[in-house]
Amino acid sequence: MLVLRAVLLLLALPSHAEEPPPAEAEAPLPLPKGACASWMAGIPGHPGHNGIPGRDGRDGTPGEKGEKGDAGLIGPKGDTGDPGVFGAAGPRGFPGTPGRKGEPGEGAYVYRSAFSVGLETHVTVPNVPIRFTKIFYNQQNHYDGTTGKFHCSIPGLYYFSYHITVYLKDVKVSLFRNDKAELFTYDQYQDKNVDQASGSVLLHLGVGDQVWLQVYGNGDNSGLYADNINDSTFTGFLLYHDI
Ligand SMILES: [Ca+2]
Repeated sequence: MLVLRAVLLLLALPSHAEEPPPAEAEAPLPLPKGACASWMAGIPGHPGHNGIPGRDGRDGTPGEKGEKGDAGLIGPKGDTGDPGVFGAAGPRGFPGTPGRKGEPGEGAYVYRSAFSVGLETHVTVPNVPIRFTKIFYNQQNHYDGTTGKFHCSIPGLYYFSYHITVYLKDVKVSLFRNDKAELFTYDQYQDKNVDQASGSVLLHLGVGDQVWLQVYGNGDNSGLYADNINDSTFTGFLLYHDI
């Protein structure tokens, strides 16, 4: 027991070989009561193991701001953006080229009606239909050269006209529709002269209606004339059909 105490005491004391002992340490250690007067100190023990690391110290103050670094690499291409709004309408374009001529329509012939005829000799008989036997056009045969009458086959609006050469006698001529005089033309002949008389009219006709020219009046008014160099003509055609 005494030996253990002595060892612990020596560990607590500084080394005598490196530094002189303090003054108060020069006083002899009191000996334990009852200890042996002739005891000797033992050999100092080995240094103990290092203690565990202490805790981290507090953070230091921030350092000065460093210099600006180099530019980084270019990043990848971004996504496609949304479509923009529609722009304003552009200016009007130039007219296109005309299209090709269309095909002939169907049934047009059905609504054709026209004639144009003339006198071949002067008229001598009054109050009967004048027979125009010089045929300029009568493709549909709606004009009858044997009677001098036009026969309506297509209901609608018709145009009629006549141009009469007047020679040797006065002319009084009427355009008849179904035994009724619709139009009158009178020209007085002057001696050693040639006159012209004319008339025209629009008539709405139904199927079966007949139209012709004839001299009217009680006197001799049959001065309608024609020869190789003078004509008297009668013309009619369908303007609008009712169908
Ligand atoms: Ca006259």
